[in-house]
Amino acid sequence: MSINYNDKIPNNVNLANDRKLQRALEHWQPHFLKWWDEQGPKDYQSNDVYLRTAVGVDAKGWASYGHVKMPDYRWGIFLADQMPERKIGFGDHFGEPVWQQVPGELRSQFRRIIVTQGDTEPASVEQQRLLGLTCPSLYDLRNLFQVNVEEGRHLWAMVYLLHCYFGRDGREEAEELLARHSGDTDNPRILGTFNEPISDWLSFFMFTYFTDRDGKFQLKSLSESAFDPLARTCRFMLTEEAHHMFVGETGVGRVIKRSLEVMKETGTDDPSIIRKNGAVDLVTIQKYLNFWFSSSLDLFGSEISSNAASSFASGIKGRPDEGRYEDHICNDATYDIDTPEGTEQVSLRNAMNDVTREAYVKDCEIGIKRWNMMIKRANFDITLTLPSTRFHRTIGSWANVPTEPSGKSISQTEYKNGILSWLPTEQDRAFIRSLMQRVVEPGKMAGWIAPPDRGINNNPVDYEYVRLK
Ligand code: BYC
Ligand code: FE
Ligand code: FE
Repeated sequence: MSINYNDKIPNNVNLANDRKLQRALEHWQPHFLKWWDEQGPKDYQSNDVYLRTAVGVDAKGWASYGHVKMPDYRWGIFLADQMPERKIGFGDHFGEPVWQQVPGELRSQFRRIIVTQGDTEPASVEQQRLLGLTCPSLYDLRNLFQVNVEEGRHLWAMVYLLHCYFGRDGREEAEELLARHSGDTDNPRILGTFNEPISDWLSFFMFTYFTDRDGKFQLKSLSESAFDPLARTCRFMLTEEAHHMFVGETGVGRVIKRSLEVMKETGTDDPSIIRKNGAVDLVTIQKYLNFWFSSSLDLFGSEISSNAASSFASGIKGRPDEGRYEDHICNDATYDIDTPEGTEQVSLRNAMNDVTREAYVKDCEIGIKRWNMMIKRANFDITLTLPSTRFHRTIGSWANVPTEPSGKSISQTEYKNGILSWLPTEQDRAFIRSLMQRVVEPGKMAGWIAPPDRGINNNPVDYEYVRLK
């Protein structure tokens, strides 16, 4: 049987002429589809969904829109265009030509980082599996599925690298990526946040705002890699990531907008009254924000990390936007780390995880400012804030150190009492779940969320984004 690869698997890696890669993918692809069926979006698999598909890497070619059944989605393999004469931008090999193959001595380190990146992609699809059953609108349902198929494609992107550059080990790792499952006690996903349940849409919007943004910063770091195929793969993935964070920022924004409407109508910000009127009070929004932000901070690893130093030194992983810095070697530079024992001065290379985390936190603040502007314009004296990076951590020097959201150290007992007002309680979660009712009439929205300002790809908000027939 001959397969038209360019048709079935859109790509710019010359798949049609690469027999070895074809064989590896032919073996893996049915396993992927089985995984998608069992662990991907529940129901809706036979419905037409208005999705964009990447069919090329140039500005206008890459996004093609149309109705497609998810299992027929054309998961493709794309690398951003090669930059001629690209040189290594950081670390011990600064200024040398980039690598088209993985150097033998870095093989296991590269594999580990590609596997870790690859693991998060299907993990997020698993976490979001049931959300379609309680979608607040067809518009949101479509956005959920868009995010899901693209995370599926990101998995393909990492599997391509494993198949193409890591031989048998790579093929085994590619299978493992479908065998671990989010929240599985025996075989969980690698990183903490990707084992947290996402059982309501407020969590989904927080996740796409905060956790997909970790993706943005990790992908930026990997886009600097000396291993050129990895750098180019990640550079293209970043173009898709923008939409995921858009879904998060506008999603949370619309929940706040609806809350503000109810606050105006009722003339109060009393959480119990806002809830009685079917909207989410801002106190609860702050709690969800605290949870997903602090969990996502853990994804950057320890602030003092020999792994990070060696990744930087050897050219595996740079800083996000490495070009912005003056010193790309960082051999003598030091960096101050905030620890429970006071400020600790460490070598900058050992602090690279914290450098990346700091850039991430700055980026997180932008959306918070926008949300606060909405609240201010509605004449309410409430502000949402990012908690301190010390708060509610399970990785790094602040792991399990009891602090207030402000970062002030407190006793275990104070912490235990405090988290009831800082993090979502079981009652809060139950309330949010009670709001999650499926709304699928084109243009209609659930009562707890405002409609979006505009539809997708110039279509109206009441467009039939998912055909339920
Ligand atoms: N949970 O020196 P350390 C995305 C492990 S999101 C559990 O502190 P290192 C997406 C660490 O692996 C982007 N374990 O950290 C978003 C190591 O284990 P081993 C994902 C953790 O190694 C939404 C040990 O602790 N991409 O794309 O410098 C939807 C000590 O490590 C955690 C990447 O992460 C944790 N939170 O850096 C869909 C990029 N944190 O090796 C997709 C690839 C650390 O001793 N990954 N550990 O067994 C990396 O670059 C690095 O592995 C990390 C950690 C940044 C994660
Ligand atoms: Fe992704
Ligand atoms: Fe994403």
